[in-house]
Amino acid sequence: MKIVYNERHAEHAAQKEFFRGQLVDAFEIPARADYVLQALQASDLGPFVPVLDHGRAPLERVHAPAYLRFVEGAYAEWQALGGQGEAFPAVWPIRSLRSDVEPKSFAARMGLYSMDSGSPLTAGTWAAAYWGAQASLTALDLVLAGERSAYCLTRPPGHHAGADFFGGYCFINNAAVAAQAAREAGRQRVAILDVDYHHGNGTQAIFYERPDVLFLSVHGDPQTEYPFFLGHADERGAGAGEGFNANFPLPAGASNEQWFDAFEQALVRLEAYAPELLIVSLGVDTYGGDPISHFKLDEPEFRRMGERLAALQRPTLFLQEGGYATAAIGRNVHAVLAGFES
Ligand code: SP5
Ligand code: ZN
Repeated sequence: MKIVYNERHAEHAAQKEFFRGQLVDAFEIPARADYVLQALQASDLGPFVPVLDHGRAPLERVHAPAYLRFVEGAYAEWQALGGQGEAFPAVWPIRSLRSDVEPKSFAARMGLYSMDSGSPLTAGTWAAAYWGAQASLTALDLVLAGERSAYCLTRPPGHHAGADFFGGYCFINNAAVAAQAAREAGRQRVAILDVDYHHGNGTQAIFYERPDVLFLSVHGDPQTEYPFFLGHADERGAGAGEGFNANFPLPAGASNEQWFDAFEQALVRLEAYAPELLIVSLGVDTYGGDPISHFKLDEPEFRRMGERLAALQRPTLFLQEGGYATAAIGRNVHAVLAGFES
């Protein structure tokens, strides 16, 4: 399986994140991708293919240009105001407040364009996220050119980022950018299967009213798990997109049997849709040892996941999302990809 690695991921390097009112050590750190890189380099998977720059246009097909401009310039604005270390939002335009006017205040725009205070913005966030999207598009090109599959190793992740907001460690929605690019390359039906522990609220929202991109997600129940405000089973799509969104929330602590039952239900929907391209939002924070998540998958289950995805016999693009048990991420990602190749 060809692999596209975002060599600039480490430019996004937060030291701290907010949790329960405290600054704690960041979970979404460069070492995550370094471990995956080591594991894949030591394996039979590959070869590695260099990233090609596809420019800003494919990003603007998914994200609001004003949002992208904000993320690009945010750290410089923060520094110019005397900000030190990472930049965090502190105020948000929720119910009864207006979000249709972009304020001049930097603090206000941080809130306008974000969903949480747990996603630090650093000097290199834009570069890492921009090149991550380019790596995703490069991996997509391989599959569009006839490869059975490709894997994009990147961070920061993408699936929580919406058309005009960041959050959940995500800034540019790589899965959405790739899905949209595939549509524009002529693929009629694209499916995104999100297996990260957390519901992919950004991806769901971007395609919620569209029948041409099916979104399926197996994740921790938002009643208790991040992102809390989306990911329920009754979210089925709207308008022309009605019936083209399906969520399979599971309780925190769910067994592997429960996880695979939900996964199989998602695959039934996937097969019925007969997608011309499958994009897998591959978070491995479903691992039993993950420090912020509560499922129990381990190496054999990750391998089984990969084997099962291969059996669908669809052109498949794997994009890296979450996974925070840093030293185990490489092994777990390798298990999925090796299972797919077996
Ligand atoms: C892409 C992805 O997996 N994003 C996840 C975002 C989760 N944000 C909430 C993090 C909560 C951190 N909990 C710390 C627990 C310390 N014991
Ligand atoms: Zn996650």
